[in-house]
Amino acid sequence: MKTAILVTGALGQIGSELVPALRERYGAEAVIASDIRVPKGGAAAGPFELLDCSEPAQIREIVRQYGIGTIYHMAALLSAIAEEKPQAAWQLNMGSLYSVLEIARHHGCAVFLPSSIGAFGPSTPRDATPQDTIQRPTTMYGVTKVAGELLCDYYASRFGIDTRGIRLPGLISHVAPPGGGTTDYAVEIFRQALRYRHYTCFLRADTRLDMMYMPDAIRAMIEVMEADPARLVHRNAFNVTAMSFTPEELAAEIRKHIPDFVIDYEVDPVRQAIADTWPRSMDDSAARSEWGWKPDYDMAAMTKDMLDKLGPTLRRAADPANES
Ligand code: AKB
Repeated sequence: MKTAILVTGALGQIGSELVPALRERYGAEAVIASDIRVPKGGAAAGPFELLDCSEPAQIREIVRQYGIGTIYHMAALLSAIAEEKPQAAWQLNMGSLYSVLEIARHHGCAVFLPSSIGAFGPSTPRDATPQDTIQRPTTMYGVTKVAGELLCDYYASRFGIDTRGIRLPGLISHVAPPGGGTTDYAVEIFRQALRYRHYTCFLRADTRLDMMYMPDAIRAMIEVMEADPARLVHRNAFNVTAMSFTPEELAAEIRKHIPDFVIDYEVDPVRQAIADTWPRSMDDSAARSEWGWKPDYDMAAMTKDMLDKLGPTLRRAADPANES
């Protein structure tokens, strides 16, 4: 990987863990975190730049100033929020990607773009969803994800830009909360289980979706960018998955650690309608054979680790001695 790395949307759910992992691997000074908001409290462990991705001049200036060789473009609106604000979602998700790709073309940068299970739609096979299949999503989020995959393919074949990406399932993390996604329940459930022994889920009990624990997702993002280009057939939209479960199954797993945990349901029709068009489980054999993808965490291992890590974090946050 070339010289410095720029991460956009660095304060989001993924960026909050991607930046430290990249800094650990390539050195703190080599990774420039950027976001439209300022980080809360604490000294930054490396360079940080305020960046509004709707302003191409700002992206260009950072790329020029730091000699950026790779851009992890994480700034985007997630599925539920994109359905509330479809115009803003198109503008951010597509407008900023176009700017990033054009700047990459002029400055010779590699680009990573996260795609999603949201890139599929109701006519896609929902079980063992193939790598190459029908993609007719019915959400604005999905439209921007498919268009993003295609645009990255185009810049690779037309201009020789080293674009790469993966289709992420729902991500579970104990570090930063998600914001505005359909799979967010799988994070909220842990916080509520530890705090109140109770969670009201916005998806139906039997809604099966692909999921992944954040350490696996971060590793996948780094590994796909480091993969031998000669082995890559797909480049921009690798299916990757680690586990597939329903809210009811996750609640049963949590109950092995918190026996009095109770889940009930108040279904949000918007998010349920989105989830009902997404894969129940993806076939990630292309990622496995082209760059050696293999997850470390299944549902049981993820649940144990989430509860072990989140418990002390929530206790620290509730301690008045830690109020700033
Ligand atoms: C969302 O729910 O919008 C995201 C995703 C699966 O892309 N977590």
